[in-house]
Amino acid sequence: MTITITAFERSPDGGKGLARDTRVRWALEEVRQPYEVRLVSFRAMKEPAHLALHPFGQIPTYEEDDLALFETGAIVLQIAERHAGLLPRNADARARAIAWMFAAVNTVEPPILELVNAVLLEGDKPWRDERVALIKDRIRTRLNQLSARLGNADWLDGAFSVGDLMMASVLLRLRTSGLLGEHPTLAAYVARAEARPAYKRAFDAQLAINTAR
Ligand code: GTB
Repeated sequence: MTITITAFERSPDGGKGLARDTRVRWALEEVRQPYEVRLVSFRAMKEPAHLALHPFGQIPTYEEDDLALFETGAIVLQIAERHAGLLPRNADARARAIAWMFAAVNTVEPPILELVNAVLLEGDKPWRDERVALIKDRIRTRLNQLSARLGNADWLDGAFSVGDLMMASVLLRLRTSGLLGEHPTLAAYVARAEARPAYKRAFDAQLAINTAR
């Protein structure tokens, strides 16, 4: 069984680990599964061969034997279900870990993506400052709620799980905004996640690609 994922030939972030292949690499590293990476250019992503794997012409994709997947939520869940280490054995705890994963991509990530778009793509609009302030307040609401739930715990629900992997991946994107710094417990949560050897291996692997050549 060979696992192959796709990643940017050259990530626009220059290797800061913000492209979404990093969370897939991280999950594979947590469960100690070897994988290969096929690098794709922006042009190749929109060509038929890649569109057959990813209908929206994006990265990452995941191939394992006859299975081809897109969407990092689905990919990371597949990895967690197939290999021990990212989901609790207890059925209820397992369901809660999956709920946190959905919370990360469905409740916490959307306003963060709005902020990225407002700053990067809408920076020249006359309403930019007002919109950024509004979105930042939406993010603050989520961070307050998340931080209240996390409290003094290391992870969201017992041991580190796929829910934490996805939540930390989403929160990482906030670092340059300064918003994470307003919540020391969440900043510490993300730092704990980044300190995991599996995260470091994943980060280093994508950095190597983006700093080579
Ligand atoms: N919902 C999908 C998932 O979770 O898999 C979203 C996938 C996605 O957005 N892929 C992006 C992509 O392929 C790369 S990760 N974009 C190319 C395109 O749409 O044509 C998003 C991303 C891109 C760049 C940075 N960066 O440079 O900082 C960070 C994150």
